[in-house]
Amino acid sequence: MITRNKTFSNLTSGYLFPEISKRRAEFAKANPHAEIISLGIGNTTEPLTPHIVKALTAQVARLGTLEGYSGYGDEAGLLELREKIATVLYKGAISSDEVFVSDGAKCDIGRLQYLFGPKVAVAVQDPAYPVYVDGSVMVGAAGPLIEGTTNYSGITYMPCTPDNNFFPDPLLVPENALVYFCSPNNPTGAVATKKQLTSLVKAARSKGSIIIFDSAYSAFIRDPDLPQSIFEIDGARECAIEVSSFSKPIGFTGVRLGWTIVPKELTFSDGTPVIKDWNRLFSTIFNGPSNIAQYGGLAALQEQGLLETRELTDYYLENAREIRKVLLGDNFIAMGTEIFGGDNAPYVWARFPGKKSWDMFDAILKKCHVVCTPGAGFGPAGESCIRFSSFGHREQILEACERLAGLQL
Ligand code: PGU
Repeated sequence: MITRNKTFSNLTSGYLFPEISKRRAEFAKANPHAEIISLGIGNTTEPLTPHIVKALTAQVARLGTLEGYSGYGDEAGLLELREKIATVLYKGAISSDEVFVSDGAKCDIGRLQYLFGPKVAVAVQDPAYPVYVDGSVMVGAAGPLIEGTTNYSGITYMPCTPDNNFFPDPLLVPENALVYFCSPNNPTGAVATKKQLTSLVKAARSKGSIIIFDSAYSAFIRDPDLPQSIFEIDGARECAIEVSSFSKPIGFTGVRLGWTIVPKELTFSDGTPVIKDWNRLFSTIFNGPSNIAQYGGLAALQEQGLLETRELTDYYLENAREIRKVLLGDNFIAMGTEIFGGDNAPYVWARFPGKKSWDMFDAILKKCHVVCTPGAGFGPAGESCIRFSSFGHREQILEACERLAGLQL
């Protein structure tokens, strides 16, 4: 028989979101009349917008014609879309041949982990999107757990808490490591400033490390002074890769479309350009993104598409404002709750001093029939915190807020 890949036995438990779904299902089974509302997983709920639907359906129709049919495409995506990403989203800071269009940021993070392999050191913001850590453990770059802790060996955890304005001490950036950095941040909703990112880039360059910058939520930034991409920072081309996504800006969580930027200047220690191996990997184990989805992405970057993106992200930001408002209520103040995020990000991060986040999760589910995400699921520094997602229909969000307003522990 084939032996189990032992990296998988290094994982402590199931992936966070299925674990939450399991708890929700158990609660629903025991309480069949409860009308549960999810402020848990960051999954978009609002319909695709008209300009994008038009582009998607037109492409489907083209595929039904002899002249318009296409099969496998360029693995790195349609040239037109790569050019549009380079010019519209990066204003020429990167070139189209550095853009690799994919089936989503999560999938690209997995492929990057495969690219760098099991020997690379890893650093993450703590708390962080669980894929950075779990994927590193799967590929063998991290794990097993350090005894008596919830930390994996091989990973440098860089705490990001209210005490440091959710920005890690650049001195913690290890040498020759992959440094995962997400801004706007999942789960805290914090957005790094230009000054902060400049210090991160400086640290990465001096340590020979590479930043994997996840900008999946950049479309939610409303403050014009906040950077939307790591490539707005001088020196980033020599030390950073950016992964991003159409999932949250235009509701493509199910359609699937994302991209990764690998600048030509970025090299391995032997001088090989990272883009060379990435290109090799991409064309070997990926057959390109859906040719239907790509026309939706193209439409999203046209003038009308950009307007619709703005409206859609505004809708979720308004939801976030409602959630913030309720968490500032008297009952939460009495619990000593502190609130962060939700202004340039779709997540609101609440700290409940002295409480365990899974206990808070259970209490909110039991008393309000609202699902949220326990902060501890994002890393040790997420303990005592809860992430509230603003992805939801407005009436459901308002109903959830009304229930939370009555929460007494
Ligand atoms: N990057 C970050 C930081 C994310 O939070 C998510 C989704 C993704 C990437 C995924 O992008 P795709 O382009 O759609 O692949 N995070 C959600 C969904 C959970 C999940 O497992 O992806 C969340 O609730 O955290």
